[in-house]
Amino acid sequence: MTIRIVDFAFEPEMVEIAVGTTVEWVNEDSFTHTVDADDGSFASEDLDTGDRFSFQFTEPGTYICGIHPSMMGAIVVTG
Ligand SMILES: [Cu+2]
Repeated sequence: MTIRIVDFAFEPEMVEIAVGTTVEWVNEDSFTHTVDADDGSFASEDLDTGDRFSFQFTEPGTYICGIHPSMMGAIVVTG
């Protein structure tokens, strides 16, 4: 499962995955972003254009970009 970071948004903003799925974010924007869990369970380094970050989910979670907190995303875990 890949989530693109484009135009100051996570695309798609919400994804539904099976438990144990690894999600990868790739920054396709021209600006630096991060992927930071609201509950602190994961946090990326600064992601420049082309950089990637991945995390394996066993629990659902919501996250933001730590640089632009209006950027929000959600992971729904099923199974
Ligand atoms: Cu950002």
